[in-house]
Amino acid sequence: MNPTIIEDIKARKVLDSRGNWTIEVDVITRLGFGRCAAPSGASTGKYEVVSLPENNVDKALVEVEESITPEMVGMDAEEQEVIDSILKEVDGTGNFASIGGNTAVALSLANAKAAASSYGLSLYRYLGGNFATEIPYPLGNVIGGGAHAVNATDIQEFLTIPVGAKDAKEALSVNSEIHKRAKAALLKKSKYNLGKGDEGAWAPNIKDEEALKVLSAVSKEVTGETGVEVRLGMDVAASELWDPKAKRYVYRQEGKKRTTDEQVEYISGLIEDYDLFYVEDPIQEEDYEAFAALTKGAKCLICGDDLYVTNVRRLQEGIRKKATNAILIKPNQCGTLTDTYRAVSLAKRSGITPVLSHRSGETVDETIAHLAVAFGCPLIKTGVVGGERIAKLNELIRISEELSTQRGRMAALQ
Ligand code: 2PG
Ligand code: MG
Repeated sequence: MNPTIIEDIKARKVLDSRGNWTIEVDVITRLGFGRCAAPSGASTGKYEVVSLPENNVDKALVEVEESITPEMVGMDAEEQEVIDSILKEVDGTGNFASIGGNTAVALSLANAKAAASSYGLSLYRYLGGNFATEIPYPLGNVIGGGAHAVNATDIQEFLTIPVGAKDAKEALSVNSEIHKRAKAALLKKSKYNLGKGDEGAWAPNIKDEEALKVLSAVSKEVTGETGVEVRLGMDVAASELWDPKAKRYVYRQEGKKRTTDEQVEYISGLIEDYDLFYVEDPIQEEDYEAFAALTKGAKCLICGDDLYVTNVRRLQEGIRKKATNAILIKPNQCGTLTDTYRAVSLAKRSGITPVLSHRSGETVDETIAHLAVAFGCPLIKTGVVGGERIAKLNELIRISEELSTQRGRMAALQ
């Protein structure tokens, strides 16, 4: 009896962290069960697959019931590539415009989870085998604005990376301590007017450099007390700042507009001044050349998110043009686990650092924590606070516990 044969599929709509409906899928195999809910972005890349058919979850549910379930039932969940190609065939548009990329990703990941569960394995172990040994460092979104908040910083995310942490618990505790202390420091700047953005980052009405100064001071304070080295990063989400008609990056808080050359110079200056470890989407999504100009001299990770949209062809172009040295990996940008894996593996073969990421609209689904460990991604971006963010962070703690028990058993055998 094959334990991984798919017996049934159930899809439903559930709420995400912004209060929008999203799709959740259960895949039931002979001996297993997998569940996955799709996330959604606010600063989405132009070249991502279509998220849902006209943002209509009800239509997606009908698609699952009428067109997808009959194709998948009776198939082997272990044949992930076959399952993912069925999803593409049923869709038939090339970019999931018909069934929706979120429908596809929920099915694809729930399928993998069901296969893992059929063998009594955690997803990271099922996908990563013995290569899954490391917990990624968390990129914590502490201060932010852009498309994730109203009237806050222009740059979307100011991040901390506890590069000196000895394990997952220490890393998470440093990021959350910085998040707590940033509140008091920001309240002084933004005159008792401080909310949070979609990912739980503080959203003050201040200029970007002020945010960097606060984050730098607070991080140093926490490093002084814990001894854990912390570096800073940011997601500029520059496509949101770019005005294509004026050909300028528009910074509302500063009242400044920057040409592409000025943008490269400005970001290079910030990297230097704040010793940044990580910069995501410093340039708008069409401009591989300006990305390359920045990456050339940069002593930090320059990561493509909207630039690549987890798409192998766009990554190939980036590699050819030496556009970046890192790529953000978001499964719902491409719609299947197979394509997500292909992007990760091309990146690794090419010396490009893969960074697994959440979306700004999330549920308590914890799958990306497993993918980051399974794929050996050294970094994961999944916020600091909020139930939908800590769902992933706490899962990393559980995985690290399993990994250390296994290490202990291996040591005892030697
Ligand atoms: C990003 C993400 C996640 P969104 O730009 O990297 O932080 O935001 O999901 O809104 O695209
Ligand atoms: Mg981004």
